[in-house]
Amino acid sequence: MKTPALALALVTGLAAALPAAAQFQKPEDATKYRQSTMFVMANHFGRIGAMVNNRAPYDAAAATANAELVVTMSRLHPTGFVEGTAGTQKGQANAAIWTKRAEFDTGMKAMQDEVGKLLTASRANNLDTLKAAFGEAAKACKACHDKFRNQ
Ligand code: ASC
Repeated sequence: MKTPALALALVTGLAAALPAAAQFQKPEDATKYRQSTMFVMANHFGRIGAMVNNRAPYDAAAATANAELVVTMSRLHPTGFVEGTAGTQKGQANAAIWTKRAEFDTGMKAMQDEVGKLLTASRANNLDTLKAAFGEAAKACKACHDKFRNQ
């Protein structure tokens, strides 16, 4: 623990209220963080995708377990988008995120809502219900990727 103030902030849960930049030791860590949360999310979203696309057997309990992780990752995504960390390569976050931050935040929230619905749908024990919710969640992912990720 570096300072008593930081220790106090952590103990009282105030760390979450610090500016995002202050939570990373260096800008590259914010990039790594968001790439990590995206990677884990895509992996678990993809496992549900395999079920709805008949590439894996439908397993309702596994769908829910994966959807829970997708929801958890979706909550972490916003944290990694620290100003000044736009990328230049294909697939990286582009500068529009910070010039159109309100639009980005709205898209992020829409995705979080859709993956929340995916989790609810996963509990219905019905592959068609899961399939429909998966499609809507995928659309929400794609909407931001089309606008805010280097093509
Ligand atoms: C995925 C994944 C995404 C989204 C997107 C939806 O499985 O990794 O980024 O779905 O492709 O169109």
